[in-house]
Amino acid sequence: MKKVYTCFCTDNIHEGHINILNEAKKYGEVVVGVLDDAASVRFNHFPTISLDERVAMIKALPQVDQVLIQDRIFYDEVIEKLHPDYVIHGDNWKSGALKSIRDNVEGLLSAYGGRIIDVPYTHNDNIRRQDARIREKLMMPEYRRKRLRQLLQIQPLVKAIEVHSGLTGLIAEKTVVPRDGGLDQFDAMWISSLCDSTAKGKPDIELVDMSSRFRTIDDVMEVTTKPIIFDGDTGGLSEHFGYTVRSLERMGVSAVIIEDKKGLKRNSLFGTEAEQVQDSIENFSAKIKAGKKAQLTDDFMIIARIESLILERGMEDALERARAFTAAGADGIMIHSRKKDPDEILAFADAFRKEDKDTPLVVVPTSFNSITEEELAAHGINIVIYANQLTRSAFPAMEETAKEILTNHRAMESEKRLMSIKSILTLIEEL
Ligand code: SPV
Ligand code: MG
Repeated sequence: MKKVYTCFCTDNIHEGHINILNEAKKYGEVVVGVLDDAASVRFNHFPTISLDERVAMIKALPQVDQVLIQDRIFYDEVIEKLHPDYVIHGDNWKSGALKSIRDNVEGLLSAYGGRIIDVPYTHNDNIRRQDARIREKLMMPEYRRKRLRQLLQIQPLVKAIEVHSGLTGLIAEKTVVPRDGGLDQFDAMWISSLCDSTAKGKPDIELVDMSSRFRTIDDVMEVTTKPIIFDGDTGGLSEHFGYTVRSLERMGVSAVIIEDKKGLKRNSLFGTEAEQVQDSIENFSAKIKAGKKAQLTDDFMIIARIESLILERGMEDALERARAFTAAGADGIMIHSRKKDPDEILAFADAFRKEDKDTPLVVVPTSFNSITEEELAAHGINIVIYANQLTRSAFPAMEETAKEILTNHRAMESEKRLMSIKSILTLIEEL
């Protein structure tokens, strides 16, 4: 009996899957791999049911002879173990990011005479509706809110990128690249105060009011499913912070990060060049407590951001604050630095991890940008935020185009650098 292998990454079985299984059955014994949670997340599919439920769902199908768990997106291990005669898949993997998986499978099978079967991908309204239902579920506050905590359980490092609009949200949501025998993508989104303010043409001094910041969140939420970490600046007055927490929680935001500064907030990357005052440990701890008291769900996280290194107050001060803020109830600690060298961040992480193995640690490597995600994870850091790179890449490109049109008195010269009209028209899918 020949062996046919296919791998599913789905929370629901639709006609497309059944079609693949019926085809597979014609060739022999059908073995189905179910992607585990971590691999599903890397595959841009956050599971809405448990792995056990997904396995049971597939085992119950009459065409299926055997189910196994696949813990990598690429098939190397499973093919080595199973030696299937055929690997069957929808023909949608012949292009885009999935093509790297198909190429890899093709190479593995050709080593021993195995073969790929591409089945025409089933497109119909029913399938589109079912997929949309799963996406809608992931967009719902009760599902989205808890996803950051879930990701922290699944991933060695959660990667967030700055977003400040529906469009940047879509980039964070959809960008996937093949890397290291797998696929890579961002796990979460950061609503940066710097970039949200900049997009509105305002300085980053807590000038953009909360209603406007919430409007940005709403724009992002309407078109994405990934969890949101909100830059809450100083969190405002303790008496107000609880209300902000309630609103963010209700919207389905996963975490707020507030920084231990007071008075007129200036962006941290000014360091000591701008006058910035750090809040006292007592006041800031009281603010964290006020937020935790207001919080209604167990999903939401209040993360305390420590500015001691930015303001050159020293490592001991940073560590003392980390201890105090965690004791006050903070669900995570963000440590910030504007040094090019990551040494002080890593020294903090190492010292903090000696005392505290569990509290999530967050960093924003804007200045110390040479450090890799692998190095950060090795030092016990759990969340990395790329806080402003989308804005900083878009602005020079737009400025250059504006200058070029002014210089040439027409747009033809700029065309070669621009996205095609067809692409912009079809970038945003209609319902
Ligand atoms: C932001 O992105 O607004 C931040 C991070 O707060 S930083 O700009 O580095 O202060
Ligand atoms: Mg900010």
